[in-house]
Amino acid sequence: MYHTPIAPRVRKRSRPTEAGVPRRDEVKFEDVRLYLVERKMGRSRRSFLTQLARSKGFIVEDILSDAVTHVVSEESQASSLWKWLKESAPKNLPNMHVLDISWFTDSMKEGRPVAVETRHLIPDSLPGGSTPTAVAPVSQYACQRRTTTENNNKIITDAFEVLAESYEFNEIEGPCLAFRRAASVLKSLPWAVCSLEATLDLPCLGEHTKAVIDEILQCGRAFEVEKILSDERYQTLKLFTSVFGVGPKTAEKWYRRGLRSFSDVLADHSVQLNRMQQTGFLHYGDISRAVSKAEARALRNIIDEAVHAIAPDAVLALTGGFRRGKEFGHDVDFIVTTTELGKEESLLPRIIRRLTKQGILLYCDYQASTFDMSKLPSYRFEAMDHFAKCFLILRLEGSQVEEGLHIAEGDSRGWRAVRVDLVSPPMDRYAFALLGWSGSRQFERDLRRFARVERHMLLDNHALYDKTKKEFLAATTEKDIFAHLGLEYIEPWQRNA
Ligand code: DCT
Ligand code: MG
Repeated sequence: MYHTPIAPRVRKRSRPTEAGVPRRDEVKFEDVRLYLVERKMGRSRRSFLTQLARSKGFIVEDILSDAVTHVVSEESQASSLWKWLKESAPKNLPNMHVLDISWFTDSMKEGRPVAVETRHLIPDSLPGGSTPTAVAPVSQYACQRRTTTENNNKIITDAFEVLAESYEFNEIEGPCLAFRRAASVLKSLPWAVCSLEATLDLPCLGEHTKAVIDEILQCGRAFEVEKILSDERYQTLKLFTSVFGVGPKTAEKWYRRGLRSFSDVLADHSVQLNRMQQTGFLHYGDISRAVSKAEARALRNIIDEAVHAIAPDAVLALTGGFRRGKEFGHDVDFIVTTTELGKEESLLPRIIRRLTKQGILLYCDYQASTFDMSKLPSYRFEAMDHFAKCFLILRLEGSQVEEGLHIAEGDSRGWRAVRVDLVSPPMDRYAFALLGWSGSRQFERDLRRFARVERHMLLDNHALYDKTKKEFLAATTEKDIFAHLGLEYIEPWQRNA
């Protein structure tokens, strides 16, 4: 169990606790009534924490009565705590949150009762003990799970991703999505799956996914996945789509033409490469190589300097995989805007001019804004948002990267090309754009699906629309959006679904 002492233990015996409702301290949270369990906590610490909570406007009850809503304990043995709670037998026990001290600590830090999350709960481990406060089952929605970059089931999720990609290449949408969802569920688990029985209560795992898991558990690999990996069509489409500007459709076209390698493509005079694909081939080595966190930091400095030289009131935020705490990414994503509404329109063209003058702009695809609030919410379910954006390739010098460039051994150029995306929403759309661009893709998909299916709302990178109330819901932070959706806030580093 997770314990966070919030203050040094008070050694002195303090005055006995006073009546439940604080006398001098103003009550701010009428609906929340705490009870601090003295067992293990000790009397003096309990008294100290009681006074702390009351000073922050919380009601702390002295007796475990039916009025209590939140029971807080420092007991590390859940079974012994639950035995005592049941013996104390308040009638309302099934409706009380039984929480460890982390909930209390978080609430004191925030100065308000924070939403109860699964990690705060002390589950009833006694036989037959399944109160509403027991550990919540894994949700079918990625936006109700916490998924860090630590993946305990990588062998299985890698296999699922190969299968999903193969279905994608064959344009078979259902199983593709099913394998992506299943992979996402397994990524969220704080434990490694080591038997099929362990997956019984997990959502999004169908017969096919379970058969693959079973085979991997028994043989260390799945025949179906091995077959795909050695399939010529899969290998070729994978190779072609690794080029910047080449999607599955183009890759398929080249494959059908009998092309199998880059030299085949480049030697074929009937193949017309667009500017993006030409650049993709030109910088293939660099762009297909992962970008490191240190390189992302160096790029942030470059963009930050450019943006602030142009607009002192500019706002710059790192988004995408690096915001989620990933060590490596395929590109670096930023949101840039200005606090003054409308001023953001000239921002990207000016940044582009500045980067050009600095001689570091190797490629630029600028797309002006087509955003029009009056057209919302009709833009739904489109892949891309309507904000101004640019897809860039920048030249990054080794001297600008603190830990040095992430380049191949023997590469002595002293620089590398890196993909950078900048998106520029108006400031009143900032929270939606930040949430939408932070990813992961699966997290975004499930946020939208959750909004639609569970809340009858439409969410995209521009806005949140409540179909029942027929109104847009305003948000200045991501937390506002989660709150509108009735979701616990998930930190960016927990969105690696
Ligand atoms: N995004 C999305 N749907 C897409 C493409 C992107 O929701 N079809 C969002 C989620 C992630 C964000 O935009 C940035 O996209 P990428 O850079 O492709 O993803 P990433 O998570 O940053 O991954 P990487 O580390 O590989 O760049
Ligand atoms: Mg990215």
